[in-house]
Amino acid sequence: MRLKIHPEVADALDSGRPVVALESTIISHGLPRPDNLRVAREIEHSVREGGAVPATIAVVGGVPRIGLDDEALRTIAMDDAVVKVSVRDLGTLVAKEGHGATTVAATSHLAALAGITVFATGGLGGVHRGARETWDESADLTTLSTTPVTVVCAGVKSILDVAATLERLETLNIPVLGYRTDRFPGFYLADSGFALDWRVESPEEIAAVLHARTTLQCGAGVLVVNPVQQADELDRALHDSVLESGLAAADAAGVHGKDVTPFLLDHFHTATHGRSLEVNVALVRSNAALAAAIATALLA
Ligand code: PSU
Ligand code: MN
Repeated sequence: MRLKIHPEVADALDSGRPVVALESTIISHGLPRPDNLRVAREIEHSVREGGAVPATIAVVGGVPRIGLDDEALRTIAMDDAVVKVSVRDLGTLVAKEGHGATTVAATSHLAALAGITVFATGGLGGVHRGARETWDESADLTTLSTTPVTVVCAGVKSILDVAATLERLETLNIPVLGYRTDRFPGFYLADSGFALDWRVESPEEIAAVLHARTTLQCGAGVLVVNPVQQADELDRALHDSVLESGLAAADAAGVHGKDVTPFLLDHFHTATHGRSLEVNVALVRSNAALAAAIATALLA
C-alpha cells in the first residue's frame, strides 16, 4: 500500500513551506450537493490566500491521498460510492479498494503520517446527546488524544452534548485554545454557553504553545477554536427551533451510529433554507485562513 502525496504538497513539505490538511467528510457528508464541490475548492483557496498549500485528504480507489487533484475532489463530492471513514475503517477500505471521505479522526491520522501538523475543519465530532445510553462518542476525541495534530475548528455543533464533550477533551489531555475568545464556540453560534480556560491572541502565540508542547512531549493534538464572526452567526431563535426539530426527526427515523451527524447536518441545511450553509462556509474558510497562519508561524 502506498500513500499518494500530491506533488505540490510533497514539494512544500520537502522544502519546509507551510501545509494545511483539510478533511473530506465535510465535503461528502457534511455539505449538500452540488454546493459541496464549489465550497471544497473555496476552502482550499482560503488556505492558499493564507500563504499555505492545501492538502485535502481522502481515500480514492483504495489509495489514501494527501492533496487531491480536481478529478479526485470531484469523486469525493459527487460519487455515491464514497463512504464516511474513521481510523478503524481505513485498512478495510484500502484492502477493498473503495472510495472514502475521511473524518477529523482519519484525516488527523493520515496527516500525521504524511508529516502535516496543522489541520482546518468546521466542527469537531464529540459526545452525542444521550451518550449515557448509546455510548455514541466520536473517535475524533480519542484519536486526537494520541495524534499530534493541531485542529482549527469552530467548536462542536449543538447537536452534540457540549458539556460532556468538553469534559472528555479534558480527560483525554486535549487542550482547547480560544482564538481571541474566552468562550467555547458553538459552530453556528459564536458562543456555546461554555467558558474556556485558555485564550490566545495570535498565530505566533499558538506556535509558541505548540513548540513548548513538542519539547515537553505532550503527545496529544490541540484544538484551536475560532468562533464565527458575530455578524455571520445563525439567528439564535432559528437555531434553537431547527435543533429541536432535527433531534426529534432523527429519533423518529431511528437514525443511529455514524449516520447521526450527516442526518442532522442535512436537516439544518434544509430547515434553514440554506442559511446554515452560508454560516458553515464562512466559518470553515475563516478556519482555513487561521490554520494557514499557524502553519506559517510554526516555521518561522
Ligand atoms: N461536525 C460538523 N460537520 C461535519 C462533521 C462534524 O459540524 O461534517 C463530520 C466530521 O468529519 C467529523 C465527523 O469528524 O462528522 C464526526 O462524525 P462521528 O460523530 O460519526 O464521529
Ligand atoms: Mn458516533
